[in-house]
Amino acid sequence: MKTNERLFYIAFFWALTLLTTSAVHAHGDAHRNAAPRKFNSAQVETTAFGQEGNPAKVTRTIQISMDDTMRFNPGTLTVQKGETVRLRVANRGAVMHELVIGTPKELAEHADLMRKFPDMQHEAPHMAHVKPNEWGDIVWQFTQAGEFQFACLIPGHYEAGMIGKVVVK
Ligand SMILES: [Cu+2]
Repeated sequence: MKTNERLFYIAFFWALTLLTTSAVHAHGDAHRNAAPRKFNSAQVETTAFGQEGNPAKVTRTIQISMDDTMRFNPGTLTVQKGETVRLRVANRGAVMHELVIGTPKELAEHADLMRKFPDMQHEAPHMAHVKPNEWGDIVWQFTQAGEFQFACLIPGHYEAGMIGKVVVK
């Protein structure tokens, strides 16, 4: 191999390494909010708006973003009754946001509770709390037909209209 040929290869692989590394970094900028939940079918609780889904049965992943305009994008989801979906929720704002699935009544009551106890810690399969520049997953099976909601229950956010709609057909 000639010297300039060798130099070319060195430069080529060096550039390749740089590209790969920056790609990893670009992807790594947003962190996952928590370790993935361990699915245990024996611990699944049924609710009026569905139940925790088995990650092995996910048919599609729906990307949802949240930001400081107090909106979800998309704001409406349509799923089939019985379908298990993964909601991948990204926080593109500068403050904490969350996505909590429920019936309109339950979410309104929960938001009320959050106003009274702002430091209340809550964690369940139907919710994802996501810090700025992070993302989180909810794996959910919509077992009941009807119209449900998802909302951010952080005090002030729900009141500002940070509410989305799920139509289960
Ligand atoms: Cu919010």
